[in-house]
Amino acid sequence: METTLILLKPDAIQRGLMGPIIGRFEAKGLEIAAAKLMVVPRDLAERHYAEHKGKPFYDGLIRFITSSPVLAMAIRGVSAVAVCRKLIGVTHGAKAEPGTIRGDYGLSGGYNLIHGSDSPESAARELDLWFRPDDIVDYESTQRKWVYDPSDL
Ligand code: DAT
Ligand code: MG
Repeated sequence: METTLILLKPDAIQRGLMGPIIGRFEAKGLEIAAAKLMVVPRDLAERHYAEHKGKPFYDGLIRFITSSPVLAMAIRGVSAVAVCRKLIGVTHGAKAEPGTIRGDYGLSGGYNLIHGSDSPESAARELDLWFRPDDIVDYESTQRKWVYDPSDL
């Protein structure tokens, strides 16, 4: 099992898309292990997006992510990092495939609804930024044995 960081960005919250987006992760069989609605402090936004510092879109990105609440979630499953990135789609909403979250709900490159960690190493770093270890809940999911073949686990 892997755990990844998912952020529903300010546009997703303001557009009333939390339910439909969370529903996609649940329907896939992934598990919500933590969730926190919060206004993002600037220093957290800067640490989260440190790799993009200096890029032309960086200032706008920090302004956007701190402008209105986000829903931070820890999402768990086998290969959760890669599976979530696939469900999310490519960065620009207009280029993302239909069937993906960005492809179905977005048209923008910046206002693209959702963040997902891009590797297990990023996931570990980002989960540590957004959650205390105690916030991430380890529980017995009753559906797990019907989502996965025993050989998947
Ligand atoms: P992703 O979120 O798909 O991992 P990224 O890590 O390259 O994409 O960029 C982080 C965020 O920065 C992205 O979700 C939206 C914003 N961004 C990236 N490229 C952009 C661009 N060319 N114009 C405006 N915003 C951009
Ligand atoms: Mg990224």
